[in-house]
Amino acid sequence: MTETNKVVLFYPPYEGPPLGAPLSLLCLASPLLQAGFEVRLVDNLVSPDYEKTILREAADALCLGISVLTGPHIGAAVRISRAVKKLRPKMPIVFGGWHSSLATEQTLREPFVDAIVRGQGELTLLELVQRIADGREWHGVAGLSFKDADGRIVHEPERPVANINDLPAPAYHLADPGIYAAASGLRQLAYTSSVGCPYQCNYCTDQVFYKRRFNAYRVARVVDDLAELVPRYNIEHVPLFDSNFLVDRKRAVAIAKGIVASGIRFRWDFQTSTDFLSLMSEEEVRLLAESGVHHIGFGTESASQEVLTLMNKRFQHVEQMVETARKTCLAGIHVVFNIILGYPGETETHREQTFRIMSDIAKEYSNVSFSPNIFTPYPGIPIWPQLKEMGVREPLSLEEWETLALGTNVLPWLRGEELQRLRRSLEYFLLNNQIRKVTTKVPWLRRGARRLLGAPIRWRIGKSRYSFPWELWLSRTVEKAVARRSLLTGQALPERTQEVC
Ligand code: B12
Ligand code: SF4
Repeated sequence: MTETNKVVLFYPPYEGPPLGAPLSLLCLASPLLQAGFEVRLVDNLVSPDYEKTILREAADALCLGISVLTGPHIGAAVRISRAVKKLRPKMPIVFGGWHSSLATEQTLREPFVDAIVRGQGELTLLELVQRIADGREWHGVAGLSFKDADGRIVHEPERPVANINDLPAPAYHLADPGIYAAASGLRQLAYTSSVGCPYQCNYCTDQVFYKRRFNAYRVARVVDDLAELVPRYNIEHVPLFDSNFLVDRKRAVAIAKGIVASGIRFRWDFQTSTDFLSLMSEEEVRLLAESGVHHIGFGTESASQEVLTLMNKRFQHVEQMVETARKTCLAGIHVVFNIILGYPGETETHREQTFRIMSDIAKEYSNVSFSPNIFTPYPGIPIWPQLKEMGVREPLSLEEWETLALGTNVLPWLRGEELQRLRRSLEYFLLNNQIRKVTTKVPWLRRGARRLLGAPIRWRIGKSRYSFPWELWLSRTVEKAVARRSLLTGQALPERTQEVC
């Protein structure tokens, strides 16, 4: 038996909006606490000097667990692991989360990683920590990959996806939303009401992680949880982390009804697909808004049915996007349509079609914004074999995945002239959507320029003509002038200059 019973869990810095305390760590902490272990959470968002804190806490800990997503998370995870290994070479360092679950063998090859918990972590980590505490060997822990005494990599069989109703509730009490509010300006509490998505989009790893096993809390559980947690922590905003919240529409509607009936007031948002939302009635979508839903994210990805088929998104159609925009607009819910550009098999014609149709939707429904990205292949996505055949090089080490600059083009079929045309048409598409949003809050200089540019830009998108882009030049000059004026006067910019429409 080791004397200490402390487990340190680290959430590295990331790029993206602050969303409250990392739910992954709160979920992992819960069974450990129930079993009598001490847990220290270290999150960059509230401990910017996390390196010092971890080294101090690790000095007498049982093990260090690190949560890793592809991208910037990796850099800090690697740095911390190396530093901790120097301090305590024998203390196990355990990686978990999406990146290490999807690129297990490669991650485990790193000398500073002793074990990887694949998939959902609650039960596997608890079992591992118990074995570490008792000095027992690690063979036989389902869902675990590790290095044995001879340094050989061992992969234990998968642990079946757990029904989240059978897992302990996240240890919300470990993270004070007030401290997190200092980082985001908002008292937030991330919540998951379901896991998994029944679909199999070719670029998404949800199916690899959750095996398409959608499982969800019952309505009463969700409503009771929120009715208890929101007032207890004085929460203003609840981002739902469900993969596809509307899979069970009846449940979603009943949750909204329950929230309204409970009388608690807070804003919440979620991600889902347009096929589900478009099937809801106008009243049901209004009910979502009444219960506090102010924003919904959709992986629409393309408005070309051919590209949607290539993505294995046959379940989604352009009419559903329009219907979704219409119903959410009526209800006053802001929606973001994500768009993937440069997907294998997408041609310029498909792209132009997407820009035209999406622009038409946004022209009709002012609640729609877009978040376009060039296709980025993450580890474990089902389309990798095809990508390799098409010349995409898969990163060969953990650290290479860190520098896979998110949104930067790594696609060999998108180069030179074509890439330039894509960038230009995308800029026009975004500018067109900004122009629609001319309000009196926009500085007069920018407002004037946008009015002047509206008609020619719409013509360009309609005809897919993007040569001699004088509107872009003018718009950039105006943006610079607005920014300069704001610097001179000290006035804050009323809108982000680089906003995604
Ligand atoms: C919230 C979220 C984020 C937030 C996370 C911040 C926060 N405060 O929580 C932010 C905005 C940072 C984010 C960013 C990105 N995300 Co994201 N995100 C999610 C989302 C919606 C929920 C994650 C979550 O917290 N779930 C709830 C918790 C309980 O589950 P969990 O995190 O999976 O944790 C469990 C296990 O993974 C495991 N586990 C996790 N950590 C650890 C650590 C240890 C030690 C152990 C043992 C186990 C373990 O146990 C936990 C409990 O079961 C998921 C989709 C989804 N449905 O899960 C996508 C998802 C994880 N994101 C994804 C992507 C693509 C991204 C981005 C790359 C997007 C982009 N283009 O920028 C960036 C990467 C940013 C970076 N590296 O800096 C992908 C997968 C990425 C990958 N390969 O790593 C997902 C799966 C979406 C998808 N379907 O494609 N994301
Ligand atoms: S609908 Fe969304 S979560 Fe489901 S498989 Fe497709 S991209 Fe992934």
